[in-house]
Amino acid sequence: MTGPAEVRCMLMRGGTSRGAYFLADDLPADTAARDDLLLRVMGSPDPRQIDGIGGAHPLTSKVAVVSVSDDPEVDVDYLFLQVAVDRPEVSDRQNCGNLLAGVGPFAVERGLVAPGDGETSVRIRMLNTGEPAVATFPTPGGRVDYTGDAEISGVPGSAAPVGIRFPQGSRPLLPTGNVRDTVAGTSVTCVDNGMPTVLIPASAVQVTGYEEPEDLEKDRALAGRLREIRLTAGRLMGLGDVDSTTVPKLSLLAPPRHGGAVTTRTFIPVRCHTSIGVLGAASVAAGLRLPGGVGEGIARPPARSDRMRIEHPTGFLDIDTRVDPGSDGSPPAARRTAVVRTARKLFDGTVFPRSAAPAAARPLGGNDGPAPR
Ligand code: NQM
Repeated sequence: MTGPAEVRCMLMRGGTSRGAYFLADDLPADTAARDDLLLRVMGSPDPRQIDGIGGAHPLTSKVAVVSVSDDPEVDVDYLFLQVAVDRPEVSDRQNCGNLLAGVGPFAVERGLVAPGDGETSVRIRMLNTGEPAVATFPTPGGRVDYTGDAEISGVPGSAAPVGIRFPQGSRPLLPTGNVRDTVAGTSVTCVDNGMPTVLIPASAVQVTGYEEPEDLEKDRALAGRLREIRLTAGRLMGLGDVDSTTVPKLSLLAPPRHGGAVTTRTFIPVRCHTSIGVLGAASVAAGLRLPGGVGEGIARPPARSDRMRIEHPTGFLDIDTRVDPGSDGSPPAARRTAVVRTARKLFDGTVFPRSAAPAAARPLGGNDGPAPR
C-alpha cells in the first residue's frame, strides 16, 4: 500500500499521554490506507518502535485526528486511534481523554477554531463514542499559551490548565444492567462513564493493589486471572469478543493511602497504566458512587462533594462526577463529569513515514516474543 511520503503532524503531550495530532484532511480518506500510514509513522509493529515516532508504550503510541465538525452543536470532531506497539493494528474501539486535552489547542493552532482573547472554549465531538466534551484553555492575545501553574501527577513541572467538561453521556452507565456481576468467580462492577471499565477488588485477585505497575505486569498468574475476567466481562458488557481489543479496561481497587477516595491499578488492558486514564478515572469515580458496587467497603468517596481523588501509581487524579443512582426503574446516570488536565505542543512539522515496502510491515526479529499490550 502506498501513501504520502510526508505528512504534516504535531506531536503533543495530552495529559499523561503523548501522541501525534493530524488534521483529517492531511491523512488518506481510505481507512486501510490511513491505518497503514499511521503504523509506518509510529514505527509499528516493533516493540521499540525504533523506526517511527511512537514511544514503545501504549500511552505514547496514540493518534488524534481532528477536523471541523459538520455538527452545528460542536466545533471540531476528534477521532482517537490507538496504534498497537508490537502488532500491525490501529484501533478506533476506544476513546482517550488524555489526548483529548490537546485537541482544543491543536484546533486553534491549525486555525480550525478562532481563539478568544484570554480564554477559548472548544466544543468537541468525540467520534469514537459520539459523545461531546468542552475544553477550555488560556489564549492570551489570541494565542495558545501552554505555560501555567497547573500540575498533574505523572507529568513533571507545571503547565496551563485545560479544563474538560463532559455532559451526561448517552450510553448506559451500567452496561450489564447490574451494579455487581459475578464474573469468572469474582464479584465486579462493570461501568462505562466514557470508558468501559471493570472494577475489581485487588484482594479478589490476590494482590494488594499497591504494587508497582512493572511488578504487576510480571505476575503471570494475575495476567491469566485478569484475562479470564475481562473476556467474560467484555461479553456481558455487550462488547463481544474482547480478546484483541483495548476495552474494557480493568481497575483494581484498594483502600486509599494518601487521603484520596481509592487506590487504583489500571490495566489497559495488558500493560498496567503508570497513572490512570481520564475517562478510566471518570468510570471508576462513577462506579464508586453507585450503592452496592464492589467499591463499597474499599473506597471512601466523599459524601458532600462531587470531587473525588483517585490515587494511582504516580500520584492522584482529581475528578468531579455527579451521579444519579436511579430510581423507579430509571437506570443510574452520570449527570456531569469534569477534570483538569494539561497539554503541551512538543513539536510541529512534517513526519516521514517508513516506506511502504511489504517486508517493513513484518515485526522485527528477536527472541523475546511479543511485547505486552
Ligand atoms: O481513559 C489509556 C490514557 C488512556 C486512556 C488507556 C485515557 C482515558 O491514559 O481517558 O486517557 O486507557 O488506554 O491515555
